[in-house]
Amino acid sequence: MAKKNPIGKSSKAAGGWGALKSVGNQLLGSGKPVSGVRIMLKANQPDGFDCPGCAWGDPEHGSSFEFCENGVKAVSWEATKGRTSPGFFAKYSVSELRTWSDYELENQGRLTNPMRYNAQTDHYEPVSWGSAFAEIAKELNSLESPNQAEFYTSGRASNEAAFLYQTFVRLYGTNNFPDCSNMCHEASGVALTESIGIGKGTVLLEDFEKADVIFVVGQNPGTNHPRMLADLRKATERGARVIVFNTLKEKGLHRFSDPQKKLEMIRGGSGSTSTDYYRPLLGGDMAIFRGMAKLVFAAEDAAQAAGKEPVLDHDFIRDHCSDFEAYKKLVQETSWEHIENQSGLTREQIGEAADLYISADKVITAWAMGVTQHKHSVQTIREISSFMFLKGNIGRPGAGLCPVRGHSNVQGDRTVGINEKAPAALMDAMERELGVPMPRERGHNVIDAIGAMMSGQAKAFIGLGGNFARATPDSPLIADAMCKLNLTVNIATKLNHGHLLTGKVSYILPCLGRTEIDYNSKGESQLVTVEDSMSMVHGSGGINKPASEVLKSEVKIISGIANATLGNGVVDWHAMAEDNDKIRDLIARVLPMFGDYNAQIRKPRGFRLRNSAAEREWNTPSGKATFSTDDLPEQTEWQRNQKDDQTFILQTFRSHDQYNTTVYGLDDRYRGVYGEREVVFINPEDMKKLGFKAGDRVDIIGCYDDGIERIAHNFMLVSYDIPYGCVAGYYPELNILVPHQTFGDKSFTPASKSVEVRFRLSSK
Ligand SMILES: Nc1nc2c(c(=O)[nH]1)N[C@H]1C(S)=C(S)[C@@H](COP(=O)(O)OP(=O)(O)OC[C@H]3O[C@@H](n4cnc5c(=O)[nH]c(N)nc54)[C@H](O)[C@@H]3O)O[C@H]1N2
Ligand SMILES: Nc1nc2c(c(=O)[nH]1)N[C@H]1C(S)=C(S)[C@@H](COP(=O)(O)OP(=O)(O)OC[C@H]3O[C@@H](n4cnc5c(=O)[nH]c(N)nc54)[C@H](O)[C@@H]3O)O[C@H]1N2
Ligand SMILES: [Mo]
Repeated sequence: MAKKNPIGKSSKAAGGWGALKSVGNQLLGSGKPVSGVRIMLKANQPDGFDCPGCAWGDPEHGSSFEFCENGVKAVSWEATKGRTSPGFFAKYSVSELRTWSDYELENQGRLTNPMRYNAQTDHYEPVSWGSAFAEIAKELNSLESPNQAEFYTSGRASNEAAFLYQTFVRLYGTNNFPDCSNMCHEASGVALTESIGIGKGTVLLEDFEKADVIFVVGQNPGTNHPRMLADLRKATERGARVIVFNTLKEKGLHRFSDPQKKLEMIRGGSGSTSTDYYRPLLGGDMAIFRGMAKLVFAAEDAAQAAGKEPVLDHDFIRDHCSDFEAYKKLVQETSWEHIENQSGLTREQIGEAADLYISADKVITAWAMGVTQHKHSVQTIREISSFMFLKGNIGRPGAGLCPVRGHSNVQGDRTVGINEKAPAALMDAMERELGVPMPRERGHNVIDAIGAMMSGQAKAFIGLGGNFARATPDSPLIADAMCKLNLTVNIATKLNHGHLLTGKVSYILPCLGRTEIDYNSKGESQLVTVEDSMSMVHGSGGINKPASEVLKSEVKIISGIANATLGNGVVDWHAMAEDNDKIRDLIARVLPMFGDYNAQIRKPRGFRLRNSAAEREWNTPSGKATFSTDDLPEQTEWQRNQKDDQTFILQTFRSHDQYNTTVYGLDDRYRGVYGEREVVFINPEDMKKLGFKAGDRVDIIGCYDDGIERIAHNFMLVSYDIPYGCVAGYYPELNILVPHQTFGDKSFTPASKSVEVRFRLSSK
């Protein structure tokens, strides 16, 4: 890619012509521009495939093509003409490939053959599926304990693949399921389970059409959930208030020009995606919600004194909630000084937002990584839930909680059992169904798996998708640890750095992607299913010819490894590999919520899994929606670092041209950065204080006293409208600065939105 002047103008609105141009480039780049358009028309359609872009819900009738620039990127990236074939691996050694960037590796195209690493030649070499399965099985069966193996899952795996995987892993004997979700919405799962008895959001897409107020907290939908922009815009157009809390002014949260509206495109028009925008400090959201709760209580007192209608939903609180009085006391005891210092917002600003909440009948709160990737994320989400209980904003139309999921099936993977904390009901049902005992002890999450790899306790790693070492904190340390394993296996569509961290025995097993037709041996095409952020489950069937004739579906690969490792006794892996309906029948037998699974997914929009909290049934210990009794943290990382002008809090986030560790290109159009990813966004005043200027190259140094040196070399300073003391840059490059010992309370999610750093001028 040619290097351009890295800092340029950003467009006025998100979407629009910029998005169309980007789509055109992307389809041309895939080498399949015409068929590319045909494929896009099948994304998120009843008879097509689920878009691998994000987990935002699909509209009621699923008939109009939902335009999404980043969905096009995700689809065309998979449907590329490029191939990473055995010839490629013969040409480049693994050591050589390790010097390539993430972008260059994946940009070679689709993996075509199972490959085994040969340490003598330092090359990956083609092998047969049979010999790969046999050797992987031999390695797994030679471990002293099944708990020496780590089974990672990334959130693209279908329900069928994920369910078979957990069945295999548990029959093998462990609950070691480090999962991308551990680094993502884990805090939402933990907090919501404590608050409302289910670790999922409660709203449907149609609730966005009814809400009076929508809070969007710590989320950048313009890049990460572009289809949400259309829903936000529709909301503002009908007069709803969309209130944003985001540390940065994100373009997509201002204006959105809908490429599906022809006249608007011609006239260069756009619509608002928010009505009110506040920029808290990093980690300041719990303080905002506590401040708003204080004002709700004050308004209640005032209403009572004046003999007016109450503000609180007393019926809801009485009939449905526990711990209300304790929460109220805690809120009233929290000082405004504490709230203002921590949030970075004034009492007046918090008051404006609270007034909107108080006067609204129906409220939704949506959030993503800006909320979940801090030390006190679980407490923050419990605070959000408590705030919503005050006016009964849950379990009725137009109101509810909406953690906006990332990977397109990360929620489904959890539902069907990818969980290191083996759910008792699932284990009981699996035992009943399969007639053999299931492991019950807690297995490894991502942080535990990292620890086990570093200490040498773990011996084997199998990755069902994803890019473990690049997505995790302290990536160089983890890379070293992975290279010491006995066995590393990666089931993947495209080559990434994780695959080059070879253990003694190493395999890359190439699989079909969502866009491709999956035939069984009788030539019948197979459907998979996924669950979106709104608990809707629907079918997904590919339409493209597979990237290579050798590829197997994830289901077939898992069945192959399982059969070789465990034999075909307890589960008939051959039958499962042939017919996804059989897997779904088994899922429905152990998880009755799936009902008549096979029939339901053949309906156009699929079906909704029952959501207890959405029906005001609370599966919590108290049997009620449970108010939080957590204190506001005394200080956030930002507050702790106010002692000098030298330390900053860094958030690591996504550019517009990436999908997690997959880098599509080097531009971040909405933030005005072009052709460059090694940048750090900093407030101009802060830059001046440091004696630096925009464009200077700096080294970013992690400030943790644990003896580990963490330096990101030669990053360019970009002057940006960002709160004092807060800086921002892109993941995965900056994962070298994120310490693996700093994670969320109870969630164990790396605190990748509050990393302490300093700067020095780069010597390069
Ligand atoms: N195109 C594309 N789509 C994606 C992805 C992708 O990489 N590319 N990734 C997918 C995945 S797995 C996920 S989890 C989601 C991620 O979706 P997002 O959560 O939108 O992802 P981030 O890029 O991390 O953006 C975090 C946002 O929160 C803000 N923020 C950071 N810290 C704070 C804070 O303390 N308080 C507040 N109020 N705001 C804060 C940041 O300024 C930024 O706007 O997107 C999914 N969709
Ligand atoms: N510093 C920092 N770190 C973070 C985050 C952050 O905001 N900041 N975000 C975290 C979050 S939210 C997440 S979800 C994780 C993401 O972590 P992961 O899910 O592990 O990473 P991805 O980049 O999504 O994985 C990309 C790889 O998946 C493979 N792949 C793509 N499609 C398929 C498929 O259909 N099947 C299979 N088997 N493989 C496929 C390709 O080989 C591709 O290279 O990263 C986390 N890490
Ligand atoms: Mo995620």
